[in-house]
Amino acid sequence: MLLPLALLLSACNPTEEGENPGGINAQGIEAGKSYNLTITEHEETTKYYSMPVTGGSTYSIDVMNDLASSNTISVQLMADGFEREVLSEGRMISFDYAPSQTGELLIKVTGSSRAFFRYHITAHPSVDDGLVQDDASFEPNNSRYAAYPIINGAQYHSTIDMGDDFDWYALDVMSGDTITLWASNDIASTSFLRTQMFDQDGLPLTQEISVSHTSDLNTQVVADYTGRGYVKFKGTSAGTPHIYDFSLTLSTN
Ligand SMILES: [Ca+2]
Ligand SMILES: [Ca+2]
Repeated sequence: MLLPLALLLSACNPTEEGENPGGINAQGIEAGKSYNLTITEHEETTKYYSMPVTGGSTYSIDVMNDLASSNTISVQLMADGFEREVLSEGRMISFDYAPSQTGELLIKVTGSSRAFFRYHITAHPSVDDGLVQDDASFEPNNSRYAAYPIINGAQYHSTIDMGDDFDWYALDVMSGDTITLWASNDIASTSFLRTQMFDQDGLPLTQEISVSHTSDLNTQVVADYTGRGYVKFKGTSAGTPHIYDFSLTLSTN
């Protein structure tokens, strides 16, 4: 008796809130990229995002409600076993998703009222271009094409482990965004940390900046394009380890 009931509940779930699964207008997104998204006062308060997934793969899907939002958002993966999650401003949730079949994952985001909401969706595939991505070290991230997708405003901790280690991170930006790069070089690092920001074509957005052990870096640049932004970290001397924390935060004027 248990199995038919479970199947019945599962089959009924998509229409529970009066939706027509065939009529959903979803925006396509891809794993491995960060998306900077909005619901405005003039739009419906619910949006859907559709992401191709491969059966047998695993995904980590991060959703953050930006501090610029006027209220809470709710987020739901439209897949078995996921509940609706409510996020207040500045809060993030990370879903682990392991599809058994190849297909499309539908993500539902609802603003709590007819108002302005800004939020960020980043899906990390466990395998990217055949290279295993490690969510603890963010490696391999030694080139712009292997840049690790990060969440707006979230703080990250990592290391430059070898003389030839470079760490690249990526974040989607919108034209007019002020991008604030904060970075702190740990006292245990052996020399200055060097960092630089780049645009979607790999052209410099900033000079290369040295970060000492005693003063955190806080630098800002205004994006004049909509697309991906990058930040790169490296050490000063070959063969010496560095430990660092950083964040990229977008704000609108
Ligand atoms: Ca590293
Ligand atoms: Ca690296």
